[in-house]
This record gives sequence, C-alpha cells and structure tokens, in this order.
Amino acid sequence: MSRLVFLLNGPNLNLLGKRQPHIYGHETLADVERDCQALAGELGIGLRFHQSNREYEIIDWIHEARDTAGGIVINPAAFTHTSVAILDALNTFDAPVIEIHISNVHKREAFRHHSFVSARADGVIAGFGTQGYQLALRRVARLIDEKAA
Ligand code: CA2
Repeated sequence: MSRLVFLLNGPNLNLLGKRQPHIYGHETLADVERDCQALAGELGIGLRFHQSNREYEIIDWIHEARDTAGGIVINPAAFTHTSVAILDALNTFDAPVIEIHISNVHKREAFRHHSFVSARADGVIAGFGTQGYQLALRRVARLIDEKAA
C-alpha cells in the first residue's frame, strides 16, 4: 500500500484567506499546504497537494492517484454538489477517500446539503475550519496503516 496521499482542492479555494473570512477563515491555501506538509512528515506519508478551478484537472489527478496513491483527501468545493464525473472517478479508486469541507455545509443553503462525493467517501469532515484538513490527513494515514496491517 502506497503511503502517498493526494490532497485535492476544487474551484475558488485558491482565494482562501483572501475573501469571505467569516465563512472560510483567514488562512490561505498556501498556509494549509504548509501545515499539511509538516503533518505528513510527522505521519510518515508523502503528500501531493493540488488545487484547480477545472473539473477535468481534478479528474485527471484522481486517475493519476489510481496508480500511485494510497489515499485521497478531497475538498471538491462547489463540484461537491454538482459533479457525477468526480464521483465516477473516485469510484475507480480502490483506497481510502476522505471528503472535507471547511464550513459546515449543513448549516448553509439547502443546495449545499447534498454531496455526490459522499456516496464514495469513507469519511466526511465539515465545519472544523481549515483544521479539518489536518484531521482528514490523520484519518487517511490511519486507514492506510490499518489496510497494511
Ligand atoms: O466549506 C467548504 O469547504 C466548501 O467545499 C467550499 C466551497 C463551497 O461551494 C462548498 O459548498 C463548501 C466554496 C469554496 C470557495 O472558496 C472560497 C474561499 C475564500 C473566498 C471565496 C471562496
């Protein structure tokens, strides 16, 4: 089992920390990546951290993960609520998948309450702010360890 994890971020998350801090907080995506890389080092896992505003690019990274990664952490952002294509791609990936949302989507508009990705995710984290990324990383590392044992 590969100890490489892909951490994938969907559209507009490049603006993290620059707009709407009352919803998404003050940390930038670069801050999140720095903290996740540090934690990955502690957990003894490799981390590929990506963000894209393009659905196909996220799908291509999931395909790449099929051959190389032992787990995926994904914040699909707005694609969460729209993308059967990302769900289909994740359904071809045979290792742990954790879905993460910075905000508590269930406390927000009704259209954010449904996630296509949750039908595949082994766990979902929402509403823990950017700290959720660290929690997701710890969980995926644990699942990789349990699969290897
Ligand atoms: O809470 C989350 O992490 C979301 O996945 C974020 C998405 C939203 O569509 C989902 O319903 C919940 C939006 C990401 C947009 O990120 C921004 C960050 C800062 C400023 C503007 C947008």
